[in-house]
Amino acid sequence: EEASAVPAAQRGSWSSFLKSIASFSGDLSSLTAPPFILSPTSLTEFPAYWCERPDYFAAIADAAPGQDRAIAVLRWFISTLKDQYTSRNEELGSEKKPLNPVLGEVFYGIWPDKNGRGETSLLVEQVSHHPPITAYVIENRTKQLRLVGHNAQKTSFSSGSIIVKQIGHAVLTVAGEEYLITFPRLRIDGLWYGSPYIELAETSHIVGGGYTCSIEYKGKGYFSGKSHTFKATLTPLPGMGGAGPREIVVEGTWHETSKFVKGGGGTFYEVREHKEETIPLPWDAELGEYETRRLWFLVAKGIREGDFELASREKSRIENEQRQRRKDEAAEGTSWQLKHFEIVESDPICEPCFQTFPLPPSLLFLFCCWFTSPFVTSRQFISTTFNHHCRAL
Ligand code: CLR
Repeated sequence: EEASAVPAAQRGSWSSFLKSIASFSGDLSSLTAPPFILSPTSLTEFPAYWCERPDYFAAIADAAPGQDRAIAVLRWFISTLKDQYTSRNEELGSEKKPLNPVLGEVFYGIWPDKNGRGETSLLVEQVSHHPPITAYVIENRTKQLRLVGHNAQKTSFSSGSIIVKQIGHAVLTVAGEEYLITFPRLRIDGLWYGSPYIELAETSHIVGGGYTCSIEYKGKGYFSGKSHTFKATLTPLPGMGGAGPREIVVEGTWHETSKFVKGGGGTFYEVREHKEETIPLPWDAELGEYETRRLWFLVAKGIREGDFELASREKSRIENEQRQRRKDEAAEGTSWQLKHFEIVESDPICEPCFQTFPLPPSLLFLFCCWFTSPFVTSRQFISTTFNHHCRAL
């Protein structure tokens, strides 16, 4: 029998946490979890994962428009998956429960220029608290690259695992060309033993530049029997095939290695050859009041140092302050003003893109869901003041 990672004193609260997830679906962030599973990182920091391979990001702009660029977009996307979905296991020993950002919480970062790749900058804002929605802009001006996205999660419980449906999407703009990116579904396993980890499931898409790409994810016991497997199929949209081969297929594991199996040859991506560049931002009392690493400074310190009394006292203080702010706003008839984003009900970037591309049935279905969902899916958050604030850093 596998040993449990749950400290003896927290077994009771871990099993009641599991019971409450099982009888519940929606916003997991509101459930109280035992200390051993708490992470000192706020969800506003997660969009940084898109930036940790700045060379691959820049390579998108350097690739020729058409097939080469579609491949570069896919390669960059795949290169971020290991950091997005396995780094907490590597750094903290297991997947953990992140801090739930407050409305208006912001996080900024910069990945410096090196060898002419240009500077990559990141801006994140928590644009909703209930349900939690995080919006971000990533920009490399030298290369004229911009990624604008927002994300939320819908969670449910199924045969011992947490199933996380990612809501939202990102739009990558490169020299005027647009790519629409959707996100995979997550399965969180290992809950029983207190050592949760993520497996990706189902299919995500990248559509743009005359190509459509579907990425299918499988774990242990599916087509290769290996964990973290994917198969990406890149197809030119009708009338936009150009001179390249009709279809490209890439297969492998997203945390290790992958290769072309159709329409090309050799290695597609080798994770070991590249090191992720994590953000060099310190926890600092001189940051703005709503900047993640100032706002959560003491909570994170408490979690990291095992001082859970400090962590929970500070967390309650932040939450009470938020409740008071919402009450005051209600009383004054005002509402919180977002700093960098505004919510637009229909998406001027995506809509024309959906209408002009003849889409395969699976994608049509996906887009229909976006437009009919009562949740946040058909909304796009457009950055209003990104340039200004990033310059100020
Ligand atoms: C956020 C968007 C990133 C990718 C990503 C990775 C890990 C996900 C996270 C997203 C959302 C929140 C998440 C987390 C893993 C665990 C955590 C689903 C999708 C939940 C809320 C915590 C579950 C608690 C157990 C670990 C006990 O691009």
